[in-house]
Amino acid sequence: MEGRAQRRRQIRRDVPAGTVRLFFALWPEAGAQRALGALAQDLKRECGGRAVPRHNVHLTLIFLGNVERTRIPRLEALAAGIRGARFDLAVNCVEFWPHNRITWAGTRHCPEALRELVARLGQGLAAEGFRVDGRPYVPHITLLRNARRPTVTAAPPVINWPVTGFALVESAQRERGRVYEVVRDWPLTA
Ligand code: 2AM
Repeated sequence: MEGRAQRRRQIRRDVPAGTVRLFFALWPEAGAQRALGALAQDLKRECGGRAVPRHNVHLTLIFLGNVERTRIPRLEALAAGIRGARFDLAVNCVEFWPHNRITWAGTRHCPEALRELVARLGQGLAAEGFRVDGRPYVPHITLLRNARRPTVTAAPPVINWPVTGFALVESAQRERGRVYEVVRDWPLTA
């Protein structure tokens, strides 16, 4: 019993008191989620490592890191003011990063609407005093962690992900593992 209570305390201390780990992301609708979850399982068979479970698959727009909970309303107000167009994301390549052993799916052509969305969010966040990553944006959907080898599969994936909105997401360590929970989402316009 003591061990379990201790573990629960450790889980709560995953982030400093009063803060939450947050990021803005695209969250897939059911069809893309299913296809990406299945691709993760296929890749795991070929490359080993841990497949991201279907319910956790996403595309990060901007990672915020640990943010004081009291700042969430500012983030929500900022996101509500972002105007962006809907677009289709063609997921058509799989890559492997040796430095962190992540296997990810992406797109050969980043849609202009996606670049604009990330740029607008970044500008808004910087103006509000949030620290944002200044490196060029590389859209990547992590599918395997700790992959043992790169994929050599000849056929690239063909997955269409219709993007109609974006979300603020919390990354939390729970007893059942890391979970991503959508705090709130906003539509993109047609
Ligand atoms: P990853 O999948 O490549 O690890 C939740 O952790 C999301 O935020 C994941 O998509 C993760 O990317 C991303 N993320 C975590 N730490 C990050 C960092 N320091 N910079 C950019 N993205 C990060």
